[in-house]
Formats: sequence, structure tokens, C-alpha cells
Amino acid sequence: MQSPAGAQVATEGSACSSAGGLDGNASVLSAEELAFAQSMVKAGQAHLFAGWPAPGTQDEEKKGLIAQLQESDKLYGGGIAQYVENAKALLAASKAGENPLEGYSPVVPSGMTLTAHTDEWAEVESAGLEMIGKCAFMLVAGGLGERLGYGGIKIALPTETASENCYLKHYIETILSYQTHARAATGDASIELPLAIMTSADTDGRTRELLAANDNFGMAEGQVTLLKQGKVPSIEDNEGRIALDDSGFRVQTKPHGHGDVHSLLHLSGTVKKWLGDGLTHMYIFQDTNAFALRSCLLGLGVCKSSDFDMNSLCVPRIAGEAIGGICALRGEGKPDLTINVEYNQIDAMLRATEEFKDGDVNDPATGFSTWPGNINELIFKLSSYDAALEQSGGQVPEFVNPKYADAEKTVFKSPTRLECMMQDFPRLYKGAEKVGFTSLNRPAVRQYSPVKNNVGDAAKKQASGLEPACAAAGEFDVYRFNCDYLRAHGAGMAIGEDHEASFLGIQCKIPPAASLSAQFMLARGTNVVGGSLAPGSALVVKGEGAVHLNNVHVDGALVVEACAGATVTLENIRVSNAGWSFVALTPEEQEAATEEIGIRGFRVERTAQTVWSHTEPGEFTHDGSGTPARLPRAGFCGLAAVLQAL
Ligand code: UGB
Repeated sequence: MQSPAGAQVATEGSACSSAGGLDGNASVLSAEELAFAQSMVKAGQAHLFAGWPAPGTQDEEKKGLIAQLQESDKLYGGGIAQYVENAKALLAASKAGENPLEGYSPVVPSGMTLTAHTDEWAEVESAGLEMIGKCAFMLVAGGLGERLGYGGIKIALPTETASENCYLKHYIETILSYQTHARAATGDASIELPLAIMTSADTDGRTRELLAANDNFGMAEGQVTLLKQGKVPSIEDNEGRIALDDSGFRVQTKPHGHGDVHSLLHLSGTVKKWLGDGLTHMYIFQDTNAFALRSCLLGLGVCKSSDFDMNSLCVPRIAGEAIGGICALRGEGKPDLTINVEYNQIDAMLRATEEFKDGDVNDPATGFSTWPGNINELIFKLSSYDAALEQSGGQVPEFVNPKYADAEKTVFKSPTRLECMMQDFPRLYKGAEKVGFTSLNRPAVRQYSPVKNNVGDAAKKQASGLEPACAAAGEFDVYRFNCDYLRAHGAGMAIGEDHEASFLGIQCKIPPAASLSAQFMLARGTNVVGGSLAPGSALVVKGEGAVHLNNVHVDGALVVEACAGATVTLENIRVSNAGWSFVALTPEEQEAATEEIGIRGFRVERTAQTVWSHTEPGEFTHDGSGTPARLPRAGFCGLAAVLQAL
């Protein structure tokens, strides 16, 4: 809505002749508030105050509106006046149908492709592990996940239901396992790997609550920093007029995009602090990719060998997928760029060329897009990153994406806003910084399985040959990734076939449910020798301690827990029990289910399991002759665990 009902509309910069409007209300405002409001009028925003009633009516609301505008003004580099100017320019370009990539031709970029289970992959991972003690971690988690249709914050979702560990716990435990590794490797017990989390008004409070309720999942006080991004005013027309809500006294606001991460890191002094602490690299990752921190090692390793200033991690991209494509862009008189072209732009850009005039299609030879798929896991060398921040303030170029209601492009269906994307950072480099990408090719399971779509959209995507990227698919891909680890490392476990099921219309291939601790995964294969996981079986390895599986055969469910300081070895063991199964929810269960379970469409029925649990430090070896310990009930991220040892 533009103005409250019965508003008198003042022309821009003019005085309102009645007792209402801004001038009539001068007595209500402090000198500072009045000066600020006048600056807004100068910036073309007179309509914000035009409908104000005479003094004495809704005075608090008037002051509230000014306070909200002042807050927005502070959060945006150059203030609201600059934001409005930027919006007008971008909206004019959008109305004229200008192509932001005009003058550029795409060239297939050259970068490193690493294939899982090769010697090269292992060497690069080792190189990354050597650097991990000097890496800072930045999780962008300001998005509410409207596409997912989940009411909570995404980092509180379970990565999978075998352990019920939520994403944030999984991420923090992995970072802590890297910290333990770095301390042991260097002998420096003071190493503390920092994690910063970008939140927004939508996610900040609940992120703080999640951390507080779980003692930061083991991170020390001060090790986690929250940086809250602001929202930007919504714009209602091509003249850059800011939109009010129905009350007439609140500005409508929307998120500005994940590109805010760079200016926040700069303005908060976080990058300078990290540099001062001797860190050399930063890894930025998104809210729901369970494999993100594993990929980090590979990205760091490539940064070292290629001396990259920025390295984007990629996976093979399916044409049409909601994943940007990395392109080398070349244009006369323009700087060469190796950069993400977003999924909503790539088809039009390609169709405008002769060479790629078929648009965003798969290469028949590979079955994938020619363009590596950007998964927004970005590694930066901190020194050159900081230099670029100093020069630019960290504001990456913005874009606008209005939905027009008329052919002339003069009316919007709903207010729009400027947005920015973190992967556009190469545009802020001004020197000879090296920007590259690393494509991670993991044949058994893609090194990327985010949880982004609600079940309806996921089913449609799946039917059209795309990844569903929903909660169920994300869960089974975690198990598949872990099975791949068990199979490929050491002498390798034999992994049973998938079985198939359909949950809420999503066709799922379910591998054995392998949930492996960060510590277990970090042993990189030295802890698995032979053995097998039968179809439909479950294997859960928990805790900060070391677990070795030597010739362990599971036909059913096995849970092994080793606390910090414990080393647990299972040797020549055959586990056979009724195990767990994934059971589709009945309509009544679906109705009663928590959102976390409801969006999956299934529950885990834990009929029986064998449990070895060590909660005291020490060396423990079991060869099958002893009695399995009982596992106490435990909570994960506030969700009740329902493990019952038999
Ligand atoms: N996010 C914020 O922290 N703040 C914001 O204002 C917005 C988001 P989406 P999308 O993963 O494959 C990106 O909405 O549209 C966080 C890339 O642009 O999930 O799917 C949010 O919490 C695309 O090239 O992004 O697109 C989440 O953690 C491709 O890489 C993250 O930003 C695609 O992701 C991403 O937000 C992908």
C-alpha cells in the first residue's frame, strides 16, 4: 500500500498545506528526526509522510516510522538515498530490457576437476588438511527457506534421522574435529578455529537459542560469532518509492541476499581479527549441505597448489537446475571474469550466442551441462580478500528482479528490492587476483545435496529429471555419501543394495543408513577394514573418540559410541538383529508429526539394535565375545532420541 487511507498526497519536496503531513507534524519530531525526514523527502520519499494525521494522533507510530528508516539508513552503505538511486538505475535498466551481461561472451572455463577415490583426490585432501588449522569458517544462514515450506531455521533441521543431528551440530562437530586434528598435527593446543554465522531478523533469535540450548555444541565461548544482516526497503515503482505496509507507518522490507556477507565481515572487523590471529583462508558455506565441510579440504588443497585468491567449489550441473553455472566471460574492453552466471540468467545468456544458441541444455556426451555447477562453497585467501574489502567496502554489485503487472513495465505485481549474491565477489577484485574453481566429481553420490524444496516442488523437479533437493533426498544422500566412504576406503566394506520406496510422492532409493561421526570420517579410511552392511541395515558411529571397524558385518542395526579420549575397536563381529526401517507416515501420523518429520514423510522404526557405548576414555576392543553396552537415552538438538538397546 502506498499511503494510509484518506491520505493527502504531498508532491515531492513540497510542504503539506494541512495540519497533517510532515510539515504539519514538525512539532512531533525532534530536530534530528525532522532533518532526517526532510532528507527522505529530498530522496523522493515524500509519500511516506504525506498521509500523516495532525499532531496528537498516532504520534508514536510517526516516530516509529522515522526510527525504522534511520535504522535502514545506517545499515546500507551510502544510506537510503543511495539505495534509492541504485534502485532507480537498475529498474530503468530492467525496464529497458538491458542484459547485465551485455558485451560478454561465455567461454567454457578451465579449472580443476577432482574425481573421488583417486590418488589425486586423496593428495589434495591431505594438502587441505594441512592448511585447516589456519582456516576460518563462515556459514550464511540468514535465509528463511520459504521454498522449503519449513517454519523453523534450516540449520536446526536434522541432517538425517538415524542420528537426528541437526545441520549446525554436524557443522560444528566437523570444525571441532579439524581443530583437534590441527592441534595434534602442530602441537599447538591454543588453535581455535572460528565460526561466524550470518543471520537475519528471520533467523537470528532462533540461531542464538539453538546455540545456547546446546552449549554451542562444544565450541568455546567467543568461538562462534553471529553477524546479523539487515533487510532493505521494498520498492513499489520505477521511481524508487519505498513501500509502506497496510498500517501506513511501517516500511515493507525484504532480505538483500547472501551477498551481504562480505560487507558484514568487513564492517564488523571480523576479517581483520582473523588475519591478526594468523589465519590465512576463509571458507563460506550454505545452510543445508551436509558434505560442505568435507569439500572444504579439497578446495583448500587446490587453493594451495594453484595459489588461488578465490576458489568456487562446483559439482556437475544438470541443465535447468537451480544452481548457477561457472563461466569464463570475455568481452572487448572488459575485464576477464571467471564467475557464476545465476540459474535464472544462464539460459538467456547462452541463447544470445551463436555457439550456445540451444541455451541451457545438457551435453549429450556427459549428460551434464557444459558449465560447472556453482554450489556456493567459496574459499578466499584472507589477505587479498581484505584488500578488496578495503577498496570496495564489500558491497558486491546488486540486481533487481521485479515482476511486472503490465506490458509497459510500469507497474509491479508486488514491491521489489535490490539483491546481491556472495559469489559475485570476483567483481570486487581490481588487481591480478587468481579466481578459479574446483569441480568435485563423485560418481556414487554428488558432493552436494541441499534441502531447499517443499515436497510438491521436489516431486515435480524429480519428474522432470532434476534433483528433488528436499528433506528425504538430503537424508538418503547423507547415508549414500557415508556408504561411499565405507566402501571406498581401506579394504572397504561391502555395501548392500539400495531398496526403493516412495514418500509423499518422492521416489527414494534408500541405501543402508550409515551415520558417521566427524571424527570417524576424518580418519580417512584407516579405520575400516573389510566387513559388510547388508541391505536395509543401519550403522551409527557417534562421539568424539576413535572407532575402528575391522571385519564388522552388520545385518540389522549397530550403534557405536566413543567419547573423547576413547578408542573403540570392533573386530570380527557379526551383528544380526531385526534392525530399523523407514516407514511411510499414515495420514494420521503425518497430521500429528513434527514439521521436521512431516516434510520427510517417513519415520524410523527402531525395532532392535546392538549398541557398544563407551563414555569413559580408554582403549576398548570387542571381538564379539563380550556383551554390548546399553546406550542411555539422549537428546539431539532438542529432539528426543528413541534409541532403545535390546
Ligand atoms: N541467505 C542468507 O544468508 N541471506 C539472504 O538474504 C539470502 C540467503 P538460497 P539459491 O545452493 O545450489 C544459491 O536462497 O537461490 C543464505 C546460489 O545463488 O538457498 O538456491 C541462505 O540461508 C546458486 O548459484 O540460494 O541460490 C542459504 O544458506 C547455487 O549455488 C544461502 O544463503 C544455489 O544457491 C543460499 O540461499 C545452490
